[in-house]
Amino acid sequence: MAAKPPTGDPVQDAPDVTPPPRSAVGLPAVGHSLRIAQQQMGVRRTALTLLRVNQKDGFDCPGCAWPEPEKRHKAEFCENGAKAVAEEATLRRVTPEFFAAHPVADLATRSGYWLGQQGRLTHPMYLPEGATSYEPVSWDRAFGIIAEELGALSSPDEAVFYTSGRTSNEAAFLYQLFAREFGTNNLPDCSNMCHESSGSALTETLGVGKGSVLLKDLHTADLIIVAGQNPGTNHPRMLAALEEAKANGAKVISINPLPEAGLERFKNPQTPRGLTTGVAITDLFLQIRLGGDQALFRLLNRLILETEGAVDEEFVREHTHGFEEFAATARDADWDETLRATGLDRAEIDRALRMVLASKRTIVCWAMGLTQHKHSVPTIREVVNFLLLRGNVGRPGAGVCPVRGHSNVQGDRTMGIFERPAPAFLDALEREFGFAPPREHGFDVVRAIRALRDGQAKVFFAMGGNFVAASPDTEVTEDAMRTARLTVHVSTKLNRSHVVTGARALILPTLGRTERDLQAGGPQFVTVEDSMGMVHASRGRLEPAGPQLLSEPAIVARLARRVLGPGSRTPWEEFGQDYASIRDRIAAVIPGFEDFNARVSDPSGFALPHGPRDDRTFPTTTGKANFTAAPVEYPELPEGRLLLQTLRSHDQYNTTIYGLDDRYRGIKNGRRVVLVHPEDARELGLADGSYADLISEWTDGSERRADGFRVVHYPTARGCAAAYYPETNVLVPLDATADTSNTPASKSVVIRLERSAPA
Ligand SMILES: Nc1nc2c(c(=O)[nH]1)N[C@H]1C(S)=C(S)[C@@H](COP(=O)(O)OP(=O)(O)OC[C@H]3O[C@@H](n4cnc5c(=O)[nH]c(N)nc54)[C@H](O)[C@@H]3O)O[C@H]1N2
Ligand SMILES: Nc1nc2c(c(=O)[nH]1)N[C@H]1C(S)=C(S)[C@@H](COP(=O)(O)OP(=O)(O)OC[C@H]3O[C@@H](n4cnc5c(=O)[nH]c(N)nc54)[C@H](O)[C@@H]3O)O[C@H]1N2
Ligand SMILES: [Mo]
Repeated sequence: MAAKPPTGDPVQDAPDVTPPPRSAVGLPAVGHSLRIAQQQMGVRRTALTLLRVNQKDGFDCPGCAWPEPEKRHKAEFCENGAKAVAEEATLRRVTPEFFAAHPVADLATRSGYWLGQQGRLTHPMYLPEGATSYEPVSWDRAFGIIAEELGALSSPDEAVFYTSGRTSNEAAFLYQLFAREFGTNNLPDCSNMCHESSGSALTETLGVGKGSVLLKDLHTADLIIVAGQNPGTNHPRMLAALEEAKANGAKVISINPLPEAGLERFKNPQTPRGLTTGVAITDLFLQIRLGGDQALFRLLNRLILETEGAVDEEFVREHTHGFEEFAATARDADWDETLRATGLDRAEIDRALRMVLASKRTIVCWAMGLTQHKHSVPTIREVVNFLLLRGNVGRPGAGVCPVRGHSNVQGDRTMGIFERPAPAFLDALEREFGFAPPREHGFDVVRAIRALRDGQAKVFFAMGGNFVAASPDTEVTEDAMRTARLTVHVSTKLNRSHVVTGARALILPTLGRTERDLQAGGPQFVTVEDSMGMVHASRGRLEPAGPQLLSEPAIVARLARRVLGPGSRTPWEEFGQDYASIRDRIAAVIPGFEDFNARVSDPSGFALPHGPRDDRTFPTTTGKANFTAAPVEYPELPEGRLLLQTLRSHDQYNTTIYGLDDRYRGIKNGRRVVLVHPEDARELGLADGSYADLISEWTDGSERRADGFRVVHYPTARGCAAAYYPETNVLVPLDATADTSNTPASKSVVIRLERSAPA
């Protein structure tokens, strides 16, 4: 069977709703994912490609950042990994003929789903000023156009260099080097919209903005708390780790406004038991209100403080700072306020406390449910307080576990993709490459949008991603993008960001993870860092989607030479031809990468050093782990309003839509749904199956709307609603961001619902 043609547009959005299932499977290569894969790439290619995912001699799954176990299964990928691979290894192609047949105005009316379905980009394409269609362009001319526009800027800070999180370490290192040699720290990345709050909170409190646990710690923990995360869909292989932990006696508390199927029961097809009943994952489900987590952890901290012998006093004395001030605030935690903020009852919190006190080794895992609120940074700090109290950092089976999104988002940051680089990093770059990097901080995602809007930025360059669809406040963001002189996207697939452009636009097609990368220096591999700080190689084997594609490192190397000219002493040509030469420089600049080329030849990879985890050294300003004290915050809801979270369905990868089903929530064949508690819906006069417009209300009095959502009565926490991103990004105001981290508050949008008809 060969690949099937994509479905037509408009895509019929007609949701069917059934009660959500009570369990999730990781089922690889059967059923749903196999069907999607075979439609994209046919049967033989599906089998051959999927067997290489996450194997020691294979490629890193372009899905999530969950680590690989030491002992790998033959099918070391999950259902959603298979979809991510199929999306990239598809046999469909977007050629110059396609662009000739579809002017930009036509593409602009298409859904993101349709655009992605068209297949892989094959040629560099150029949209000249005033033109109606993209036309093919040579690589040389494309680089020339970029050099021309960058050269015309009155300051390097008028350029913005965005990165999404699939970019390899090698490409990311070159890209930031190029941006800084050009003269700017304007390096926003998807992390700004994702785990920035985790990075901010952890750097301040522990001194390292990354998780402090390895996979083996999860396997040996007594208690794992999963807060604000939906692993059944977004990190399916994590369920196998939770299963193993449970087999070893661990307990699991999940904290979530939604009962997520994957956290209820896991049927692992790789174990005999998984094929029958599966394993119950959650021992205690705390159905919290959106944004109630800081209050919950604060009260738990008070209760720990009040329990004789519960605090690890030796750890607190030896390794921490700020205990007294923290303890004084924590002792003020109020039961009534906590019950109001969380929507929980006293018995549930008491039960949680008993489990916490019974555990000697506790891990807290979290994702977007904790990071995308106004008070996300103090919330994550409170989680750190909670772990520090009982010495749960820097010992086996315990620690912080922010579960990252994109497969190399953590590595990109390690490589220097950051608008606020540390002085020590810039010093090292300066020493190694002999130029003076800019010291002033650059724009993050939200500031980059403002800068474009206000005419302070004129060239927008994206290494992957789908900036206009992923960013908040869609209309504002799209208008901002249209003011640019030039927008450039290095991409594998067509998306919305290619059709909302500056005066001139370029699409530069690139290799994906699954593809062979042959350069003058021979076959190349790249490296990635997973969510637990393990670095390993990734080698693609498939024939590239077209002979014109260039790798990301090759694109940056050629662009850099063209823009920086012969005056740049950086050996760009060598870097583009032999990635080992890039790794040698990474080894010279970034601590933890000593002997990089030698060590990465170990098929299991190697762990980056992590002071708090390895020997309880905390590279903070105080030299200790910092307790912090802050007022408790939680969202206040006006009468008749709901708090909306914008989240992922089972059939999407961020802005990439694989299909229209959200199997684990019982929703089929549609994405314009809003999940509302039946009681709340009744109070608002909205029957299940009726339609409503979502109107967000912002503190400055402004409103934003998204029309025509099918109301689904759903067992979410009271007062809370849920709908899919990116459709609901129109509702999230640009200025509604988390304090300190500036991450868009996509999980707490105050809305009212108005009865309507299907969109
Ligand atoms: N298949 C697939 N895999 C993916 C992705 C994908 O789109 N598709 N995206 C990748 C990326 S970039 C990321 S960042 C991760 C995202 O992984 P997740 O963070 O799991 O993704 P979301 O769908 O945003 O789900 C947020 C979860 O937090 C809960 N939640 C929301 N608000 C709150 C709150 O206030 N408190 C608590 N306790 N819970 C809350 C929601 O109910 C939901 O279960 O997944 C990565 N993996
Ligand atoms: N409302 C709301 N908004 C959100 C979120 C939310 O929960 N709610 N989540 C936020 C989060 S956590 C994130 S991480 C961002 C995601 O923001 P982005 O990372 O910008 O978006 P993606 O949808 O992951 O990007 C998909 C595109 O990446 C390109 N691509 C795929 N693979 C490759 C590759 O190997 N190389 C290159 N060069 N390009 C490639 C393809 O062209 C594809 O169309 O969205 C954020 N936005
Ligand atoms: Mo993310």
